[in-house]
Amino acid sequence: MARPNDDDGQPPAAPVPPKGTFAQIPDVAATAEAIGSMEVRGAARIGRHAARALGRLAEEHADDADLDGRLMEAGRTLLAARPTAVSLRNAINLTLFGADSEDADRGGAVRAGAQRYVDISLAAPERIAAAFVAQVPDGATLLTHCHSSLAEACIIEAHRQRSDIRVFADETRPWWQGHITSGRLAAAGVEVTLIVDSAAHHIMETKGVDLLVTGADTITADGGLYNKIGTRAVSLGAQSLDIPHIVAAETHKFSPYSLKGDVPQVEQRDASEVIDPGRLPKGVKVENPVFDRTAPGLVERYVTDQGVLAPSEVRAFVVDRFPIKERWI
Ligand code: RI2
Repeated sequence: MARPNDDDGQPPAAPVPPKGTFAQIPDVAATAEAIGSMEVRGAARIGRHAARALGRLAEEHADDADLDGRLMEAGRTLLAARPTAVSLRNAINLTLFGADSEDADRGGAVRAGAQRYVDISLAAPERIAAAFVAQVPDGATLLTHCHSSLAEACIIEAHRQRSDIRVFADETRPWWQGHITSGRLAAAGVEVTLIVDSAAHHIMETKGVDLLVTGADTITADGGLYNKIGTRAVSLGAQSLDIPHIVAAETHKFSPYSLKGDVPQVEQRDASEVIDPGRLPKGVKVENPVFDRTAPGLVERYVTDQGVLAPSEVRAFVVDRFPIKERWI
């Protein structure tokens, strides 16, 4: 697999991709709709789809005098699709403003930014999984929450390199992404057991779970983790049993906006995702927050495509890697 990062972790200058690269990509409106409806889900994937949609716009309107206005409006449309995963905001900003030269050829710079974002994101799982495996002994029992493409890559690589790895995957209501996780792990030959969410603590205690492994939607400068609802409870349970919580995250999950005090907005989704409105007992209200915050003290380490970090090391890392430019959305 191509490695678009230099050894020091900095991405190289991106060549402008050939015309037509983004021609088959859904446009900005369709991409925003697919992200909002969760047809496209998973923080890393959301970011890549947004970057490609902006690449298509830059390709189609390269000669438009108001290309910049169109791009900014498209960026805001995509950003509004889902509020919590910072990979979406980073994808938009790194695509629109991440290329080395912005002015000479605005469309070309945006296409290069989109391609670079996607390349780095697609190369991340291999790098993260390699770093993760070094921390997993033979015979380890893992528990994971929701479906994270990066946690999945880590587990599959651990299975490939270590003997007798077994996994518990909780269902993660209301979207049941644990079904995706367990199905994919089983297809990869991993011994995997699906459990209901409320069984997680009991399973960790009684089945000798060694590691909790999750993905990330946003990592803030203080080392805190925003991830799928329920992560906090599982992490608290793990801490009470001295089970380390390891987070698999591409670097795009770090929030430079949190350096200025921006707190990620926890998305609230429709009550119909929790219960059929026709079956809701009279007088009962429903809340459906879909992410929560896990405090830095609960996370053992962040395993990223640019190294392994303790929560206390996140701030310096973000300052170093994400120089926010003036026009960032
Ligand atoms: P990767 C998901 O959110 C889950 O919270 C998951 O842990 C996170 O994105 C990261 O996924 P949702 O889009 O980027 O399912 O590791 O709401 O694939």
